[in-house]
This record gives sequence, structure tokens and C-alpha cells, in this order.
Amino acid sequence: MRKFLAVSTVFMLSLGSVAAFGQEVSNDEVLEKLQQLEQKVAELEKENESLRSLVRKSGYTVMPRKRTEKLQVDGRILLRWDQTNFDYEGGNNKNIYGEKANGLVARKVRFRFHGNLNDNIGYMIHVRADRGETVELWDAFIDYKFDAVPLKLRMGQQKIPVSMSYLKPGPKIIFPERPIAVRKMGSHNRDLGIRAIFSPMKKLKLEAAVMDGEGFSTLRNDDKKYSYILAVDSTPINSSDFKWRIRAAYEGGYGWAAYNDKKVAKRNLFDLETKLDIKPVNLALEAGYLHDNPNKSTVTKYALKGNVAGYYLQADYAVPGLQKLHLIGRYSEFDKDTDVSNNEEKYASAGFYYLLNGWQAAIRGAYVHVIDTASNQKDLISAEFQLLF
Ligand SMILES: [Ca+2]
Ligand SMILES: [Ca+2]
Repeated sequence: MRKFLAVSTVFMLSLGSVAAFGQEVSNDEVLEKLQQLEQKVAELEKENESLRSLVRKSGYTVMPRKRTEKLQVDGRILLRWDQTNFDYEGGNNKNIYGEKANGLVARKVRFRFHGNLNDNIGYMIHVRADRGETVELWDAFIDYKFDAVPLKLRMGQQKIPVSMSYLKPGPKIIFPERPIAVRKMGSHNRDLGIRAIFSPMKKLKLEAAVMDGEGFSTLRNDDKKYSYILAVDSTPINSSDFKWRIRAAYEGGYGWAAYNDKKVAKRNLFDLETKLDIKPVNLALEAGYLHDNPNKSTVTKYALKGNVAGYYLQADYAVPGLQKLHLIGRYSEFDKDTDVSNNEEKYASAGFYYLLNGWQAAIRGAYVHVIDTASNQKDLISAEFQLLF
């Protein structure tokens, strides 16, 4: 009995000492186990890669199955404050950025539902309730990726794949709005159609699209006519110091045109846009040129004299040592009638953006100086707060 008590006392004491050091010891053990596991994973990946290269050498590739995400929900809120001396009295007057009054506005309120059903099929439904207006369907498309060829089809309501700066996701644009030339000439709207993206190599994309040409608010193709788009998108240089991207696109057929008072015109739109990142000096330069030679009889807003053309130049400089802060500048011109001289619209803008937490929480500020204008536009100052969730 005495022996049993002694043994159990020793046993209890040793249990106590384990309990006393329990926390520390188990943390170390967990760390050690984690390190062992990580090492094993690394070894398995190495083995996996060598097996895959063996398979490749033997003549065919087995693609690993990607992670599938059936439904992801995200969105954004963008608050904007505008101030200008523009005269809003008397009807539907809007400032350069399309606002009808000075002050604060919930400029963008968006929800996106998107996902991948499997390796080949993805989708997105994107709704907006901008400026407190009615909820509208913004994007609704299905993506189909082929296995045998590097080809993707995007079917449904989507961006019209012409302008590089228009295709850039809205949360990542550096000024509150895209350049005036793009806003006036590009297809800054959604449309129904089908877009094919062929990527024969990493640095090159060839695209073709057929769209209803009506814009997103008219869902029926009543005129039974289409707009046709061809585009080349290439990144010839992508090194640690430089990145150069260039996109050229052509839109023909019958498409919605902002300069034609948002009516359909028979377009011959050529769009060339390029961006150069010079990383050692924190500088990104961007430029674009747009030219439309539409069928005169289809331009109903005014008697068109000549062609429609516009361009922009912009720069983005990340302040050294303070790289969340970017200083930006832009010059943009738009001419609705190239045969009539000295009536171009000209705008110069300067501003900044500050990334509080990447683009997830960001502040933008800009001053747009009106050099020449066709209407009675005035200089505009804007500030924005963006939150992605
Ligand atoms: Ca049409
Ligand atoms: Ca002109």
C-alpha cells in the first residue's frame, strides 16, 4: 500500500510538472510539427514537379485540378465630393464627371457575385446602385475556358473590349474618372455580346467580339445590327525594371456612341493605348489615341464635319519613401469635328491618390482645369474615398 502511494505520488508529481510546462512545450512541439509538415510539403511539391516534367517529356501534360470557388461575394462603396462653379440651374446640366450638383454623393455602390463552377466555367453577376439610383444589372456573363486551346469565351452583358483604360478595373483607376477622350469616344458602357480571348503566348492576347451595340439599358437588339471588335493586347517587355503594355483595337459596325448623344452610329473606331512602367524611378506613363470615322448619315446629334478624335497623356509618380502616396497628372483633348479647327475640348488635371490599405481603402483627389470647352464647363475639384469589401 505504502509502495502504491509512493508510486502514485511520483506519478501525480510528474503529471503536475507536465501540466506546469504544458503550454510552452506544446507550442514548441506544434512549431516543430509545422516545420516538419512544411518540409514534407516542399518535398512533395518538388517530387510533383519532377513527375510532371517526366509526363511532359513523355508527350502529354496532365493539368492539376485548380481550386474551385462556387460563389464569392464582394463589392465596393465609393464616396465622392465635388465642387465647381458650374451653373446647374435650368434642366439637366452636369459637370465634367457627370454629376448634377456640388457636394457629396455615393458615386458607386456595387455588389459582385462571381465564382468558378469547375476548371472551365466561371461567371459574374455585378449590380450597381450608384448615386442612390435604382439597382441595375451591370455585368452578367459566363466565361468558358477551353482545355485544348488557350481560348476563353465571355458571353453575356459585359464591358465592350476596346479601350485599355476602360478595361482597367474601376477600383484601380488613378483619377476619379477616365480621360475625357475615352469617356467621349470609347464605349464607356456595358453591352450584350460574346468576346473571344485567344492567348497563343504569355505576352500576347488576340480578341474578337460581337456586341448588340445598344448599350446596357436596351437589352433587345431592335435594329438587328451589331458592332464588331478586333483587338491586340501585348506586353512586349516585363522585366524587373520595365513593363510595357500596348493595346490596339478596332470597332466597326453599329455601336452606341457618347459623342452622338448616346445614340447608335456606324462606327470606324480605332483605339491605340499604351502604358510604360519605369520601376527604378517609380514612374508610370500612359497614353492613348482614339479616332472615329463614322458614317455621316448615322450621326444624328449634329452635322458631322470630318472625323471624331481625341487623345490623352498621363503620369503616375509614387513618392519615394512614401510609396502609398502617388502624384498624378493628365492632359486630354477631344475634337467632335476634325474639319472645324480651334474648337477642341482641352482639359489638364493634377491630383494624388493615397493607398491606405492597397486599393482596398484608398483616397483620391483631383483638380480638373478646363482649358477649352464646347459647353459652359468650369474647373472641377473632386475628392473620393473608396472601400472594397
Ligand atoms: Ca444593334
Ligand atoms: Ca474640331
